[in-house]
Amino acid sequence: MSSTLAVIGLGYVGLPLVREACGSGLNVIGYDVSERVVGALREGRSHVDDLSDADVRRMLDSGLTVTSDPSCLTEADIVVICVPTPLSEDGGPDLTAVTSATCAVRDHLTPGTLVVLESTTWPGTTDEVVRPLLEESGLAAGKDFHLAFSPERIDPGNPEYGLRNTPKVVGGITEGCTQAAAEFYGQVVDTVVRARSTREAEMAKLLENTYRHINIALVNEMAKFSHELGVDLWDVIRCASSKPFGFQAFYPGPGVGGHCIPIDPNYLSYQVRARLGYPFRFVELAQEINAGMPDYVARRVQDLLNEQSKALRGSTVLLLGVTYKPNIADQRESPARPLAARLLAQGADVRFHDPHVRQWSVNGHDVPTLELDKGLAEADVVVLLQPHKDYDLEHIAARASVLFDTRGVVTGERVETL
Ligand code: SAJ
Repeated sequence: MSSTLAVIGLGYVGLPLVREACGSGLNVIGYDVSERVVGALREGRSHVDDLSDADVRRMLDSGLTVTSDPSCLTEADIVVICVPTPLSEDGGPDLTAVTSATCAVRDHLTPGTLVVLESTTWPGTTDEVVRPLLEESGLAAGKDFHLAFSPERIDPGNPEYGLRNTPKVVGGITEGCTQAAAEFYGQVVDTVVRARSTREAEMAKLLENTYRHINIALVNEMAKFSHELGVDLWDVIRCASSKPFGFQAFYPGPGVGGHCIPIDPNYLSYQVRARLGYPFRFVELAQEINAGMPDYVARRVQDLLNEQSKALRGSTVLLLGVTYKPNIADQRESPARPLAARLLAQGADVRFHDPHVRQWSVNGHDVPTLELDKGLAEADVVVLLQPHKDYDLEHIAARASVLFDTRGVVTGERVETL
């Protein structure tokens, strides 16, 4: 008889796992505490970018059951926890959802079950937080049930890499736990990479994203002084990219958004400072630089208006692309929000346009949107934040009185680049 998998948390991480599992002959249960999410899925509607309604209907047709009743976990041979770990007030991961999901597993845990945590968190969470809670069931990890960590590597909107063709790191409390996790994931991904333990698997995720975070901060800081030195950093990066080894291109921008890059490195710096009493300086500096980019963009907009003898106060600024990266609708941690807040605070008339966003408010202020050509015609400055593929950049550059391109993707006589 095929194994039963229960996935806890049916968001951008859990649902791709459900989809691959449905296609692998496993009995699959989707469990989420949100009645709204469960209800939508039961009606065949997807709430994440990477799955269509048709995908959901196919999953339901293959036998997927979706529920908000935790007693479903009793039937599971494998339980994978894919719930969010947002940053809490003190800068560390808010583990409320993880502990709540873990308690639900504890209350329905049966011998022989494999439990895997996928939520991004600090090294030690699986062993020091999840394991003790599960062992309150009276069952022992590594003996009565298996326990492992496997970092999620879902890249929303990525047309090339999905769950199946992205190598999956797994690390268990014991060798046996690692083996059990590797056997499970081997059914839904092409390549499994075994870590030494849960801690190395937890830390691998943080290294991957901290690496991105600090390298983006590097080019963001270089963009500022390159502008003052009269150096075209975009051309510098293009030239440096010709090096076939030992260099990976990162690009400056208006700030770093998303659910991973600006968030994950803080778990590490939080734990280092809390456990060891000293800072993880790379991350703290990178956070400061990246978080400062929206204000820097606002200052550059002010300079552009100044060159036209216009004050920022009363000028019309059109923001193009308010999501956190191109071609998706996700606005989490988007730098457009702090930028708009800054411009509004200085009295600018801020408008926005984004093919993926219909309505947008900043600090309770509804930012108006317009048909693109009208918006371009009425703006004193147009700021390109996300070059969605829907945008005809040449058309925009031709219609804008002044275009501030924060992505280095447009050329033109009235175009200024970050
Ligand atoms: N960004 C820059 N400059 C860059 C790259 C990114 O400013 O050179 C900005 C983006 O505009 C965005 C933010 O950083 O606002 C994050 O961009 P991202 O390309 O890292 O996209 P994410 O947040 O979707 O990151 C995910 C991560 N995937 C997982 O954690 C599973 C990351 O590890 C991937 O490397 C990344 O996708 C990817 O490569 O697309």
